[in-house]
Amino acid sequence: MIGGSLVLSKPDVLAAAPLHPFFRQALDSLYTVHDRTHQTDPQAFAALAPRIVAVAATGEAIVPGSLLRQLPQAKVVSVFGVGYDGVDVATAVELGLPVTHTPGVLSDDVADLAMGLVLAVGRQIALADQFVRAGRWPQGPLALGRKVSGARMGIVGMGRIGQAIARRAQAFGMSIAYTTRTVKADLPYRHVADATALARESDFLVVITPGGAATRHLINAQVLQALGPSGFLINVARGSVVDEQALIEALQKGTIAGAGLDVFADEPRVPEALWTMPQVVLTPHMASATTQTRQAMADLAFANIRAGIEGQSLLTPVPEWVAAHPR
Ligand code: NAP
Ligand code: 8YV
Repeated sequence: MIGGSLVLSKPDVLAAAPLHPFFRQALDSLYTVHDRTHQTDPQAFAALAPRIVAVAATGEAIVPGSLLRQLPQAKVVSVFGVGYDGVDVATAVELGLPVTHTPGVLSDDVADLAMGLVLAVGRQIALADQFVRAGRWPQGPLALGRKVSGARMGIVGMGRIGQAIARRAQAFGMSIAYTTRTVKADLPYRHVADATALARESDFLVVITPGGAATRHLINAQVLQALGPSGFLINVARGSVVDEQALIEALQKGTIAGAGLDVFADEPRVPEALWTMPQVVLTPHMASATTQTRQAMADLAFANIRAGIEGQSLLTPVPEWVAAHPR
């Protein structure tokens, strides 16, 4: 009691990573958010952990099982992002702790950026911008680019986002093939056995699988060799899916023509070798970074966390949780 009135404390939520303001503001309205206390003040966290009712994370967040095991009252881990490779989902499922993510609401944006990177590397848009700004135009034209319309696109991963990319590529008159572990028989695109075979027949190889151990270095030196000196690699998935050292070597030696990269192995650090390569376009993991989509992600991530805390049905639990809890 303070001054005769009862002060009710808000439930405690742990932010496992820096949160987008849209998500953070929604959380602040109902909960007390502890921003990475497990990392910044382990002593305070030891006292706080038994009270934490939920974990708010992002697609880039690392949420190890050792952290989850310290949270006996946690009712949900809500990821602001569709990828959740940093969350130890196996331990969460073992603990009976649901994990949710934000599928679908960001697919259009990620596909838009993938196409943007295809156009940027093929048509040298970033390089051309620098060319004009540096006053080099009067000295002669920029070297010719690579035609995008009608080119061959290979898509590694054909889920929600892969399909959104394919639809856009179709509008550019591109031929589309893809590789996944299981054939998507309902789709009008040709399935290819593996990434190496797909690379061999692609002008633009677009990577859009989940990250994590199962896809680590799926794109390796052999795949890049198969892509060849006129092929471009686009990665909007996770940095871990591409062997970054092999990619740098392939770019340095001209084994491939160029690359458009939104994700990196050790974000936000990007290997300096890539900074000066004219055939490379680099973006800072921003494929879902529009006001509209970040609001939709925040709304869904918040709705999931609230549902988890209040014991309601979760909106979008991750597939591992659904598989472990069939209705
Ligand atoms: P999704 O619907 O689950 O699709 C994933 C696809 O990857 C499926 O077609 C799956 O098919 C395939 N796949 C999984 N493992 C594979 C493997 N080893 N080899 C080949 N294909 C494999 O997911 P989504 O919504 O499209 O999102 C995909 C990923 O995009 C996310 O997990 C995240 O990592 C990334 N992402 C990045 C950004 C960004 O900002 N750059 C934004 C959003 C998402 P099979 O299971 O049949 O193999
Ligand atoms: C976000 C992402 O950048 O959804 C994903 O998997 O990687 C991106 O949409 C991220 O989750 C926001 O931090």
